[in-house]
Amino acid sequence: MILFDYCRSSAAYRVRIALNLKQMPYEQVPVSLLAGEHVAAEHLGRNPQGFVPALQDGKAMLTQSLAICEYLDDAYPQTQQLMPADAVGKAKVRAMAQLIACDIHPVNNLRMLKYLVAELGASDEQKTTWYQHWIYKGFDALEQMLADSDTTGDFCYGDQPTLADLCLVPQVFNANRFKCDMSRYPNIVRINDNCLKAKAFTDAHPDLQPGA
Ligand SMILES: N[C@@H](CCC(=O)N[C@@H](CS)C(=O)NCC(=O)O)C(=O)O
Repeated sequence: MILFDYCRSSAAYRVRIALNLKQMPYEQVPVSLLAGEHVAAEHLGRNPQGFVPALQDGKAMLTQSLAICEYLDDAYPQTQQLMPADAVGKAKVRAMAQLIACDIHPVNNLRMLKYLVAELGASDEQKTTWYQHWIYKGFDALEQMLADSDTTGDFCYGDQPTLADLCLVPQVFNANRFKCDMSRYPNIVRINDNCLKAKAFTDAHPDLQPGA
């Protein structure tokens, strides 16, 4: 497998954790977002959206981190599963994963931040306020969900990591990078700390990736 990756990409970070949890060996090909390699023809051939990650598995070139993670579960059922087996469990895990991946992450993406600064003239301070605002909005709701649910355990759903935790850890990394006040989120912090006890999560850390 080849993961087209960028060290700081939180969407790629999710897939790195998934591959590590599943103990699947993979080659990493860095695609630098800073150097604009994600919008060069070579990468657009892999992903017309101009996003990382993309995962090549044999002849298949796969995009969208959540779709890739679910593909890995489906294609390799003998590996550690990232989704619960039951329908309610699956829906709850997807809801938490999508809260982060669809509702927080896209508005704080690099292209969005560049637009704010270059087109709308936002200052660094305004950019940080924007970034923190959308994390607080999402994390306020996620914290409430985790506090209210009887399925919350050591991880977002039960006592083994799922797709929701794969999304949570990179988003907490971003929140810390932008100096969000995480003391508001005891469940999120506790679960993040639990995840970071496992090598599958720590090995996926941005600072340890090629090109970091
Ligand atoms: N929904 C996509 C999002 C992918 C994504 O946003 N990737 C970011 C890095 S985390 C990217 O390539 N950004 C390039 C840009 O914003 O120009 C997924 O989950 O794979």
